[in-house]
Amino acid sequence: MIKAVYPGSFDPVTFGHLDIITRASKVVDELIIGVLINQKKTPLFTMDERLHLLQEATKEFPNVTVKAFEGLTVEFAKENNARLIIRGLRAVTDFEYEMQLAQINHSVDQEIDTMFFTTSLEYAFLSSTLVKEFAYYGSDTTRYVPEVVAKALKEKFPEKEN
Ligand code: COD
Repeated sequence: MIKAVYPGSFDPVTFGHLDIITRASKVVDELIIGVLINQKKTPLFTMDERLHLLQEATKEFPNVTVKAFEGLTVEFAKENNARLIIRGLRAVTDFEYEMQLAQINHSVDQEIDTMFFTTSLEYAFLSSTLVKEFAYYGSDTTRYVPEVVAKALKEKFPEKEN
């Protein structure tokens, strides 16, 4: 039985994340999405909101679950008896940071490996940060995020009256 964790901020989940979730869920038996509780960052969406949006966006996948975690990703993987960490690679700019993360995680626990999925071309430019910026300026985000997320973004950034 292959168990994997897919850690991230997911603030909020985008079609880029969902592409990775879809593909990873086909190669592992169980995929646990880990949403990091990061005291150093102030996210747009609260932890409960991020968990809810991810649960809604992944409800069609029977082998995917969503959990919050605090601390190191390797510890989260170990607690869940997962030997694989899933990450997505968008561009070369992601590569250096991702390689360092994978290496440090492997050095902490040699039983744990990172598996990378390269982004599908149509999502190569997509990030939660850009989506939030679009939403802030009142643009439609339904091309980039599931309907439930687009609606939540609209509630965060109600259109300003002229
Ligand atoms: N296409 C493909 N992949 C994508 C796309 C896209 N359009 N958008 C995002 N992704 C991938 C990212 O590359 C990443 O792999 C994953 O989806 C999640 O992305 P984000 O942006 O939501 O989350 P990150 O990258 O900010 O998450 C970072 C972690 C929380 C995983 C990291 O900080 C971490 O592991 N923190 C815990 C502490 C730790 O263990 N540190 C390392 C040892 S010191």
